[in-house]
Amino acid sequence: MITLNARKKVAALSCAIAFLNLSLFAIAGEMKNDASTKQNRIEIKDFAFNPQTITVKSGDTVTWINRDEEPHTIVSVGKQFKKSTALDTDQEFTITVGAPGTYDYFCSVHPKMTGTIVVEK
Ligand SMILES: [Cu+2]
Repeated sequence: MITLNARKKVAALSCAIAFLNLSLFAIAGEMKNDASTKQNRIEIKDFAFNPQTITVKSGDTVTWINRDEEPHTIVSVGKQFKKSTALDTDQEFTITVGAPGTYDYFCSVHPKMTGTIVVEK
């Protein structure tokens, strides 16, 4: 009897673990899908642009969002797009990229913060 109960418990536990695994896979799958739908989003976190280099298509939009408690700006080195105002926490800045090429940018408050947008045809 004890053995049977123990087996049942193990079986129930196995089911629970299997279910959890499936749920995790489902969540991971959704996250993967979100990443593959091109949003061209750059997060500013811990004084860095993430991703630091992003490849987009000409005519796409690129949106930065500031996740730091510090203000940051986005300034194009080659003046390929208008510069942002100082972004407060959770504030966004969006541009539409034009001609194909490499758009280097930086934060004018913290010039060591740099990023690159590679614009393809
Ligand atoms: Cu900054």
